[in-house]
Amino acid sequence: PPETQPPESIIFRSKLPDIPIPHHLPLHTYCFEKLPELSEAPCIITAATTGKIYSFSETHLLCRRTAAGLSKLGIEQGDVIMVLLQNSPEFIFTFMGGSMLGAMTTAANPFCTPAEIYKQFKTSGAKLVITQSMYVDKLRAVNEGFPEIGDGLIVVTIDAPPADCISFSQLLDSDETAIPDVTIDPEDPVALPFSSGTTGLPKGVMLTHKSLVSSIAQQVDGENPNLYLKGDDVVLCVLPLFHIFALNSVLLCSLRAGAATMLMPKFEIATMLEGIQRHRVSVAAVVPPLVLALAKNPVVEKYDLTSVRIILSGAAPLGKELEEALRSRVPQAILGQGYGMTEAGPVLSMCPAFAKQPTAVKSGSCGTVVRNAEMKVVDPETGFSLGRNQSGEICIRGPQIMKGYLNDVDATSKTIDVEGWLHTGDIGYVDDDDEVFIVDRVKELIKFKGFQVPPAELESLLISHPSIVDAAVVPQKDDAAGEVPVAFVVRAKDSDVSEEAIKEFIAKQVVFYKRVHKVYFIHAIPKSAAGKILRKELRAKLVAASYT
Ligand code: 4UW
Repeated sequence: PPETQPPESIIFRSKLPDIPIPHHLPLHTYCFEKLPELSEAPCIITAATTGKIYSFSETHLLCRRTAAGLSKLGIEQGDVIMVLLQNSPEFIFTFMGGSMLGAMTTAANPFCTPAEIYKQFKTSGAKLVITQSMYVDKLRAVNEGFPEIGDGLIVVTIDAPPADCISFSQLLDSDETAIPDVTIDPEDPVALPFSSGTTGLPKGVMLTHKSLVSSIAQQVDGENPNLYLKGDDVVLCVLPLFHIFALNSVLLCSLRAGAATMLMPKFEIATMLEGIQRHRVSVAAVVPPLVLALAKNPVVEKYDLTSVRIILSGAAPLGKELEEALRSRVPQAILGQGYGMTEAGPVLSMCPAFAKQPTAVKSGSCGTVVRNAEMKVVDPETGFSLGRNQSGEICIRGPQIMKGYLNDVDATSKTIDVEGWLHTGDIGYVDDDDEVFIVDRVKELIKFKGFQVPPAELESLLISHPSIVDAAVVPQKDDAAGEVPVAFVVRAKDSDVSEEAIKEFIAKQVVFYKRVHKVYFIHAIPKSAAGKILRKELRAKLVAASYT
């Protein structure tokens, strides 16, 4: 007879022993805990801009002044600060200063359109925006609904402030002893990155002090840290800090471990290589498209990359061939992957070859589950947990996962079950050596070069077009980007709206990586009895000859 009771869960753990994690500490206290020993050590290196190097004590001081300055501007415990910045020291001062006030930071890609920025601003309930003067006009777009700058909306710019804006230097001139005394609960959110998770529109992910302290500790703490960062390491921060990968595994882990972070405001290959060579970068956090550039671009040969000892790739699958190609270019470096998801705090698994006492992994593996956490793989149909080498949905439980989505209990309960398991929407397995492999994604999410593209967002835009009656957006494989969004569209009766017109209609409204790359006209969108789009069927159509 069919089983009616779920069998005991099969749970996978790290091979590394659990460690004590001081997650009673506020994030900033934890990250700067070793400040007395580090004080003059380099903390932030601004490679492509001013070339200035900030020591740990200077960084800490400027974070405190920023906290005091933000407080003077009215930011209180529980408030949300929005950051629209490329990687810059002010990003760090704001994030850590916000933490000191018990406030939260929500960061967005400054390339986003006014409408996209407004949605995040509104959903997060942000009180103040910190940005660069060139993006201020995006906040002035009156028809989007922003309050008037200077009258309802405080805008701070890190460069010369346009009319009605405040200069960041004003914050830095504040008295660092004037930070209000706040009591921070470990369960208070400190970061509010946006993610669409397994379904629907982008939502505010509440990462608490406890989540982030736990996640950082799982990576860099203990006698045998899983990601061994040393005081003399220089860590490349070319990935954007508004995404959780760089924020957590680059910036916060480096602060905690006493390593220096080399900030690059944007990806430009020669500038990046120059920075690596000049500052002797030893640890590089990358995404697969960056691995492609490092492996294939001839300009790489002109630079000395011998200082690099670790290359950590994540945010999207890394192909074996690409891995091999990069290996031949930087033979001395250990190349491995981490697997993260914003909601998971974000790190689920990390390559153990980065540990102080390293163990090798197989090509294609995402490492082993982090310590002080539990992983299971469940059959998406039955929900029963699966054993080794069997693919199913990866679930994670531990002190590092998000508290939930901001103001969205429903979406939270669909993602974190009553037993505390976070369901990732990723399909993968754990092999005989405890290594995690990701093989597919069951959630809606599309990843363009590691950037999130939520289909629901594009579908609602498409349906708003007068000539479109129904639409579905799915990923299509792409050599350069990993995946690109493509649309299936049902035209209104008698409409002959063209593919080009539809692509342009979307392109005007979204950031570059959400652009629709192809439009396929179809008579009806396949749906389940409950009205859910049968995405699998559409993905299968793409593979079929007629669509390639
Ligand atoms: N292989 C295949 C991977 C992989 C992957 C992620 O935008 P989000 O929400 O979050 C991220 C976070 C990545 C990350 C953070 C910290 C870290 O140390 C690290 O290791 C290097 C990576 O990307 O997207 C989450 C989704 O991205 C996919 C997967 O589908 C996941 O649910 N993804 N890493 N190595 N796919």
